[in-house]
Amino acid sequence: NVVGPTMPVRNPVAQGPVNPPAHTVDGFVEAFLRELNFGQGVLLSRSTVNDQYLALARTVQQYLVAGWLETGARRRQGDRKIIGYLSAEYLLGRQLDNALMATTLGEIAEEAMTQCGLDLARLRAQEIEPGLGNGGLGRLAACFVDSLATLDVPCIGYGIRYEYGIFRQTFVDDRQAEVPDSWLSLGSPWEFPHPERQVRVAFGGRTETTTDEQGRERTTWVPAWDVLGIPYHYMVPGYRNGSVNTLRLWSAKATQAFDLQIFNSGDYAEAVRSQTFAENISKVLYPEDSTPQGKELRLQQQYFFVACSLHDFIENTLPRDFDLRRLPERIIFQLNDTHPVIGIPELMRILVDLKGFEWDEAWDITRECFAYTCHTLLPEALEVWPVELLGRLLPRHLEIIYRINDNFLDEVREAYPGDADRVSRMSIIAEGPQRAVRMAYLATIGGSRVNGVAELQSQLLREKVLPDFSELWPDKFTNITNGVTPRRFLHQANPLLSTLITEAIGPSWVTDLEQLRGLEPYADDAGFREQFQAVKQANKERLYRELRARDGLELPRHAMLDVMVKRLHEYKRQTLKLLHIVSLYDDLISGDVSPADMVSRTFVFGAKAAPGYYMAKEIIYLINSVGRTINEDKRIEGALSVAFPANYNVTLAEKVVPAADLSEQISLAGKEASGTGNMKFALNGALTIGTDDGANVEIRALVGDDNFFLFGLTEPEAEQLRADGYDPKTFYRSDEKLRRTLDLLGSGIFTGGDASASAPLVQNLLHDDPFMALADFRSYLDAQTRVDEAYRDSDAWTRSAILNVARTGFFSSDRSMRDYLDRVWLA
Ligand code: B1H
Repeated sequence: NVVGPTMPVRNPVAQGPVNPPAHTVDGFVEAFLRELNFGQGVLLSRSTVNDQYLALARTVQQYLVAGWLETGARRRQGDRKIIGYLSAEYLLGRQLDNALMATTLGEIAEEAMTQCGLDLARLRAQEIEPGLGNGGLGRLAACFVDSLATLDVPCIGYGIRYEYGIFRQTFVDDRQAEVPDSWLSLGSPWEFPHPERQVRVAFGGRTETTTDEQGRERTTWVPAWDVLGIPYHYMVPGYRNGSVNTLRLWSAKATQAFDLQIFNSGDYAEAVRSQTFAENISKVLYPEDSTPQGKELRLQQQYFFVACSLHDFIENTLPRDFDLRRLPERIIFQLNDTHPVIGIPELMRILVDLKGFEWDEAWDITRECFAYTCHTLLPEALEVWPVELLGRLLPRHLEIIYRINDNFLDEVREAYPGDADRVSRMSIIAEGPQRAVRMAYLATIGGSRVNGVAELQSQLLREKVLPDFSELWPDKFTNITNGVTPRRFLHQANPLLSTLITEAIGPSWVTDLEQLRGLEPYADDAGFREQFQAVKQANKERLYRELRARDGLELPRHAMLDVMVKRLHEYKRQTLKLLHIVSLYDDLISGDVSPADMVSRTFVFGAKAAPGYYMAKEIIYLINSVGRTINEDKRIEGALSVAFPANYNVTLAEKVVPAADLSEQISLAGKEASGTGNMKFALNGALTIGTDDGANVEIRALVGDDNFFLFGLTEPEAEQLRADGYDPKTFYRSDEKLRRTLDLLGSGIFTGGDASASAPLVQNLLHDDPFMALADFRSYLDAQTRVDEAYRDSDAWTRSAILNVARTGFFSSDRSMRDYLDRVWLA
């Protein structure tokens, strides 16, 4: 029934949204066919798989929209504080499965598609995941918004709708080649564009200071150019609680399509030049994980999405005439690393220049409205912007930053009289050949709280990265250990284990993950262990089917599955894993160990390298080369196999994580801020081999030393070794096995006889080895030997695996969100 012109207009707020289709197979089929016919404009008999997928997506949404509209209305009526999560990245993963789970429509949709003669699995596979993030940081943002919706906490996730997300990785002659990720090309059914809610964002130009009637100085910004931000809304459903939050991603659009005068004069290319320029802002995600490059376009992206988001909240989300002195009661903007930190001077500009606030009052408000999460310990990852660049792009913001800095340094001088050294150490502006704005300092000064993402990193953050600040404001610093959503990474990704758990302890663990503790007694139950093992085996076979179809890989069914999936970075030490594999291969081909005596292993790697990261790409090349050689060598009778499926992403993670036996978390201690893959694997019953780094420390404390394979230097030991003048050669000389392994890797047998092809990595390890792989080699090998011994006793191994599941409920992102609420947002 359609509302026609003759019918009375209904008040949608009073009436509430229209009802979703009936929660039945018939209701679903009816809605699906409507979407196919009226939405896609095709008959079922003529429709393509893509038509069917798009119609299916829109159908499932119909069930969610009522909750979304209701949640929005409820939020607008109430006066609860809203979390404005500001993140340049959201690594969302596929939406359809998540929506089916949230709506409990899985079985209904399956049956409905069957009735239409379609295969649900095939339609699900049609979805291209929105890869709007690099790795852990972006995936964390996605887990957090999931948890906030599940906790029914008001949250708007703000970010960028990149037209091209993280590149698609392919291998050409064993080397990484990047292909653009045109994730929007087949349609994007999960988004709701709102061009009428466009926001204008300015750049460049100069500032002007005038004196008003009361004799006060007023500065205004006279920008040189601007762009429009168009919001695209995504639903973020809570888990079966009817609550649906919003993710608002901004897309850049030119203020003018083209210059008609130039167009008429016949220079068509010139006429559209400025359009292309403006729309480049949201064109592509920068593919550097943890090492920002300081590019102008990136600063444009950051200011673009932050300016849109602050404007959207203040002008369109708050009630009209809201008293901005009370802003901190209604919003806290959480800064996901330094990428959105330009929001601090932007809010100052809004309050002082546009709303007429006095500086001090504006500053008090601003500081209460922001909090900062630091995700790193690597010095090269701390964002700085050249003063020249920032001043050219955002002249008013630079002035504001200078004034913030002046006031702050006065405070430092007062607290530490005569300590000029400290003043220059703490200045937001780093002096040097190129003066630069230290964004982490600005965030620390301009926010109410600073948090790290795991205990160890938070401690090192206080002691090593921001020591002067934590001395000045000890109470500003806190830790909030990361978490992952149990919905996507256990319930949805591992349906068999999920069912087994629910049969044992009931279903409420999905939203209360500490209940997994109830599984502990089952670790000693032989029947349960058998079922648990069967689930693991089925998950392996599911993965191998997928890798066969996706990558043409053939993998043995029964071998320990040893997995290292994460971005390729030297500090994460994929090389150490590679050295282990080469050392086992050496054991076999030298005859030291016979294939029958070796614990068979299948190694799975997944890793993208930043396109400009030379050494990371060399490592990828060697993993592929070693893998090919080992896989083709008949002498070793399949005792070892190596799989490196290209383009590891969230979709593949959902198959890999549930299948793993062994989780490799082997970064040099003191380098990995937290890790979140480590949590996903433990929750799915993989045992971890890991260093004392990031959240590994907390995983080990929870699961117990007997259920975790620890190795390697501790952070203080690594620091000491570095201070003493680390020389990798001494390890090479004194450890025969290491020498043989490195020599074999460098011999050319893996690279078609060409030893020079492996030289960049091998020479780097021998002469520099910045992340001390050689120093940890012996300890790693010994730990891997303990892994082999443990794996031979499959009952004991399974017991440990069950205990890993039972004891890692702490790593739910629901818990992380509660911690943020307690320690940051509502503190
Ligand atoms: C993490 C980043 C990151 N830390 C810069 N820092 C980027 C930095 O585009 N950039 O320029 C992109 C990403 N990502 C990761 O955050 C840490 O390395 C992990 O240890 C941590 O688990 C994750 C979530 O906190």
